[in-house]
Amino acid sequence: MKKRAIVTESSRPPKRDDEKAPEMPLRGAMFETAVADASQLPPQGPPEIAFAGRSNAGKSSAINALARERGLAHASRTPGRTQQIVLFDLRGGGRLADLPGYGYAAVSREQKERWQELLWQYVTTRTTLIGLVLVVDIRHGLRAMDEDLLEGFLGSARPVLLLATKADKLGRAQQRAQAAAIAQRVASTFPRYADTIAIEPFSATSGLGVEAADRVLATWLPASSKRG
Ligand SMILES: Nc1nc2c(ncn2[C@@H]2O[C@H](COP(=O)(O)OP(=O)(O)OP(=O)(O)O)[C@@H](O)[C@H]2O)c(=O)[nH]1
Ligand SMILES: [Mg+2]
Repeated sequence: MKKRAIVTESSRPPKRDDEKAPEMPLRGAMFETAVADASQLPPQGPPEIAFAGRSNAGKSSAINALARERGLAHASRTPGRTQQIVLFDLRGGGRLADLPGYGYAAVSREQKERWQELLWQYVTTRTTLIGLVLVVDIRHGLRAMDEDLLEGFLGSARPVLLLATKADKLGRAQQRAQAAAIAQRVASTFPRYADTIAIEPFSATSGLGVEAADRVLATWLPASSKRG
């Protein structure tokens, strides 16, 4: 009789905690610094991934969902909560930036211009920025300022992950319809960059799209910056 290999718990190699790291690139992120002015940014070094989007879109919540850590980035019901660039160290050696939101009407014009200048400077001049995560409310899709930002960022062939978040606010059919509408809009506005922009329906609340986003972000980070 043929002997069958029996795999028991003890004969499997032990699972190391960090073996999972490449699939969850934001897990274990640690606060590094927060800056209100581009001149305060730390010197460019490790590859950076930035989360941008309108005020209250859900950037900080998306970061927390991907980091699997509730209070890492400060999320708030009050729009304009993240007024600085907040940088986090990624366990794999990269860096993560939570960018100030734009488009919130109730702050002073002067303040708005200050944040937007900071955001624009960062996105257009930071050469170590390897990819942009653009967070939009799935119910609203891309607004003019989101398109302006994409316009400024694209052109360098760096990838974009568009998270259509708060999907939990819609039913399944509406989620699909909105995601398709967003994809169509992106394709018609940025026809040359269809391959550069990945679109994922997302929800920090339900966890929808979290693993898909992990997979995209893991491909951005160079192998050298992954733990393994
Ligand atoms: N239902 C639902 N609410 C969400 C989701 N993501 C964020 N929110 C809520 O939306 C509000 C804004 O979320 P934040 O993550 O603070 O948004 P932000 O883009 O970081 O905002 P600013 O820092 O002000 O630019 C909070 O009340 C969150 O709880 C989501 O996926 N589903
Ligand atoms: Mg925020």
